[in-house]
This record gives sequence, C-alpha cells and structure tokens, in this order.
Amino acid sequence: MAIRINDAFPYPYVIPQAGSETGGVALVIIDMQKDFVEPGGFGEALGNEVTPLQTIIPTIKRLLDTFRALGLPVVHTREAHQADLSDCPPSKLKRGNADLRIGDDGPMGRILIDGEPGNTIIPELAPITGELELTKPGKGAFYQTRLHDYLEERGITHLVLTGVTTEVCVQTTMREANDRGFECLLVEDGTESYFPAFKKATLEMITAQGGIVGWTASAASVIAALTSDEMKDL
Ligand code: TIU
Repeated sequence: MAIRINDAFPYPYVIPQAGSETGGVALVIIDMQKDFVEPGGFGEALGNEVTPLQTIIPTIKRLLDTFRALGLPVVHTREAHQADLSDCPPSKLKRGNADLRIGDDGPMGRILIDGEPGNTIIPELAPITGELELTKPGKGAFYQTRLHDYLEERGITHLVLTGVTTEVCVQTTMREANDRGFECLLVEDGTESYFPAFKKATLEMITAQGGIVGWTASAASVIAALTSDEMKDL
C-alpha cells in the first residue's frame, strides 16, 4: 500500500510500495565525506567554516537506520577524482584562488582524490554491505556514474535526498534526478550548506511553482511515514 507524507511541502508526497507499478524508494546520501565536514579538507580549502555541516549527522543517521531496518535501498556518494586527475576537467581544477587545490597534499591526504583519508565517508554514516557507494567526478550524482542504471534496475522511482552541500551537490543531483523522471524529496534537516541563506533559498526554489523540482519534509515526517503500519508490509 502506498503511503503519504502529509506534511511534505508543497503538498503530500506519496511513496509507492516497493515492487508496485510505480516502483519504490531509495535514500540518497550525498557526499558526507570528511572532505566537506571535517577541517583540513576541500570544504575548508575553499574558505568555508565546516563544523556547521556536522549538525545533520545524527539526523541522517536516523534516516539511515530506518531505511536499513526496512530493507530499503541506500545510495552513498562521494565527490572524488582519480589519482591521475584524468576525470577532473581543467576548469574545475583551476577554479577559485584556494591555496590547496584538488589533488594537492592536505592534512587528510590528497584533496578530493578517491582512496585518500579525507575522501572517505564519515564513520557515523559509513556504508554497509549491500549499499551502493558511488564516486562521482561532478556535482551531480548522475554525471558519469551508473546511478540511473542502478535505480532503474531496481524499479526505484522515488528518492529521499540528504547530504551536503544543499545548493551545490545536493541540488544538482535533485535537478538531474527530476529531469530523469524521479520523484524527489529533500529532507529539510538532513541537508546543510556553508551558507544558511543558500540552504533556505534552495528549499524555497525547489518547492516553488507547485514543486517545480520536488518536495521537502522533515526527517521526522519521513521516518513516521516509513514506519507507519502500511509500510510494515514491505
Ligand atoms: N563547495 C561546496 O559547497 N560543495 C562542493 O564543492 N561539493 C558538494 O557540494 N558536495
């Protein structure tokens, strides 16, 4: 039986039963890697104060625990480049005026390079067996990854999005997903930005015009809906 998040914004978000004609739902956790949420990584190299991003960790963990308990799919992404930087366009490498750039040696290893200590997902949210951990060279999680195929193969049509940063990798991913036909909900307290005003603006622009890109809701609303009696049949 489908269930509804009645207090989603701008109107109720309906999550279909897994395996039904309209598919199922997955949790997508964007770039909760040390590079962005701990000092010494890419986020700090760009001039940001990173600790505000840590406030969402317990909230995402509650969502993660709920999806795991229900046996629902979870996708983790990391913004990462290959060691030889062959997947990093020169425009991305050169952008800005940071002292530490992508590929440079930083306090947590080479900045934004796959396999380096700073590029790992924070331990609180570390993937477990059966969950997809994707590296992505861009801001969006669909660009040069197998995410679309992975979701299609599993009949997933609805995405619950979390992670960092709201207006960069999360919003880009949500827009990519929306264009590919996925019904997307961004968890209000499961995403964060270095710029509070940008987070607020992102939530507003996504849901404006009747949900032009999708929905938002609190983690508590998502968890309550997922653990309602109807979903126990999943
Ligand atoms: N700088 C910034 O806000 N974000 C990124 O560079 N990547 C992600 O959002 N993951």
